[in-house]
Amino acid sequence: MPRNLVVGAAQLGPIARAEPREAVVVRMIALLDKAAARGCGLVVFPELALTTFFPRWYMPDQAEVDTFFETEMPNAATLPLFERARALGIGFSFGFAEKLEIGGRIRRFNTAILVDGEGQIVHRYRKIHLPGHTENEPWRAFQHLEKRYFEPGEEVFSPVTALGGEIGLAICNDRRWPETYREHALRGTEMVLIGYNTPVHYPLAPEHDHLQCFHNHLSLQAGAYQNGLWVVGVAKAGKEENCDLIGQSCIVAPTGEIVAQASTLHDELVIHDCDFDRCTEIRANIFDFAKHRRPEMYPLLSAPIATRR
Ligand code: CDV
Repeated sequence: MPRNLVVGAAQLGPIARAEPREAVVVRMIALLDKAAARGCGLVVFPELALTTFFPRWYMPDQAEVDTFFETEMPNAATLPLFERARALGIGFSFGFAEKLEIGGRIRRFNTAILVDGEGQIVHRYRKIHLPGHTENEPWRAFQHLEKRYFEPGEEVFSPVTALGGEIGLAICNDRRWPETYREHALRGTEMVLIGYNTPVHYPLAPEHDHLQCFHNHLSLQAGAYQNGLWVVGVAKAGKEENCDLIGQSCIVAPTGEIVAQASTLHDELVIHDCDFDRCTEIRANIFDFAKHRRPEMYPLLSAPIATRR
């Protein structure tokens, strides 16, 4: 019996700092409607999809930072999205800044959720690889203060059984790390959903600015192929305030081939009919982990600090 899921990668164009969540949700619902008309069962939105990418600004006042966080999900602003998706019977995923109390302590995470066709949140992932820096660095054209505003997630990469397959989540910088995909694959993930906000300009190595798009696809395609899983990479794209963000949202087959790709830097939907069973083409052959993988020969891969000997 075929195990197919028509997936929509729903790229968002820029979100202005002053743009209210309600306006963004209207844009997301428009993409959702388009996806439903094209037969999608799952729509994937980017990282921090409800607001502008606020870590680009140093804000000394925590109260101001907190205006970008959600304290419940769904909430008043996002409920229309949940309701429309449920009415359409479509699953969806998006990222948001999450603030919650755990054990009497306020915690803040860069989070993504997966919602099934009945409107239930069935998976939640908190970003593990937080890039950037902690202190204000005024020499930069813009900041990248994820390490200041978020704590790293504490739960490992893992899939959930939903929408006909084993679906996992990762967020932006995670896609550059081979460990992300391998951990997912070892746990049985068949499709990883990865929203991102990636500036064209990388202040620490501006000589790589022209490689940002290349590195994006290089990472997504290698991760898919080397682990035999589907990858859905979804950008927040275009000129967002003072920052140019790459686009290139795409769906990558387990063979590493890009099977759908956005061609604009605006709100755009690209879709593909994904067969979960295609993971076997790779996992039963060239990357048959049980047969060919040699974990005893890679002891440093999960050691906290790599040493040369
Ligand atoms: N949002 C991100 O995680 N962005 C990072 C950059 C800027 C290093 C990324 O890996 O794309």
